[in-house]
Amino acid sequence: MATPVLHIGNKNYSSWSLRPWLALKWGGIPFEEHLIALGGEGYGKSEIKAVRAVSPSGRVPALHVGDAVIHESLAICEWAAEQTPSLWPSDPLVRAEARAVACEMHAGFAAVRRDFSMNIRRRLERMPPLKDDTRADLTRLYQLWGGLRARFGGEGQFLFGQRTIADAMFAPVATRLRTYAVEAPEDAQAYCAAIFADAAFQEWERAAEAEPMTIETAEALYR
Ligand SMILES: N[C@@H](CCC(=O)N[C@@H](CS)C(=O)NCC(=O)O)C(=O)O
Repeated sequence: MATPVLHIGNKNYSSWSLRPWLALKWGGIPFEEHLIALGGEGYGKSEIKAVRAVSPSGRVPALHVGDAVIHESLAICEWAAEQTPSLWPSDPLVRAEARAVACEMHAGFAAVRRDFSMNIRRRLERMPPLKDDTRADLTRLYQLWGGLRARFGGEGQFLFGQRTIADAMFAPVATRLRTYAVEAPEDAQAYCAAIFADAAFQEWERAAEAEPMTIETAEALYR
């Protein structure tokens, strides 16, 4: 079988692309990547021509495996876990809990996603004023991270001890807390530090920092 190809967006901005990219890397699964610069005509409407050409939803990420096209970040992560089962916890009930929080991230935290769009290389000096729904999202986030690490983290730094898809789903959120100078509790900061220390994350981060293209709507936030 030909090497799978992961079609992704700009590394500085595309949080949905980062998630399955990490899962594939952590799973030791060989893949090629193809980056499509987001922005310009059709952006925000799922109508970028180059994206449409590789993804039926008009959104990245999309993984091409032979003739199959897997779109949706979480579905790609699930495919990765079929190749490398340790991407989920081994205990069935713990695994179910890990899946639940991965789904919660995929479907929820809308206020955090709205107000803190991913911009890996940007740093605000001060946290912007928080809206009530954003504050509620952050409260839930800290409770979720802290609770899982206390119950399942063991000696490790990640949510379930070893790196799992749940961590891949939350990795972009860690960068958002850093970018927007969010005053997070110490244990949440420790979790973010574990993500930032990860070698695969750092590979993506270096590429994000070196990327020349910018997306104006993301840069305009809080300017
Ligand atoms: N639910 C999708 C969301 C994918 C998504 O929104 N991708 C953005 C980039 S991060 C995109 O392709 N945007 C193109 C557009 O808005 O036209 C997933 O989890 O993969």
